Amino acid sequence: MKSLTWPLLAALLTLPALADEMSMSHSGMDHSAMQGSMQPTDAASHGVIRKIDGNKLTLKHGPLTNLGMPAMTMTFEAVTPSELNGLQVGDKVRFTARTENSKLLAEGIAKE
Ligand SMILES: [Cu+2]
Repeated sequence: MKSLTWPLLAALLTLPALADEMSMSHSGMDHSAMQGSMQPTDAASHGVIRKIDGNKLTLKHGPLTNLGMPAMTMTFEAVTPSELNGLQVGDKVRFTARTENSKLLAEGIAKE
């Protein structure tokens, strides 16, 4: 009965994604904590804004350990464009980089 195994498989596959989202929203709640303190997540990266164009953000970023990428300058798409409000070229930000459908995304963008 293949039809019985699919829901189970689907549930198993979504579990890690759910855990991811939970840890993300948890770190998002840490905004009241000191921004200078080291975040426990190794997914957080740092960069300097070179350009803002709509929801596109060009960053000179440090190493992206979670993507295995060295420091360089490149353009990300903001997952939440409102996070770009009030930011300008030259600002130092922290963010979380990830890829989705071969697009480079930045989320949790915050000035530091
Ligand atoms: Cu890069």
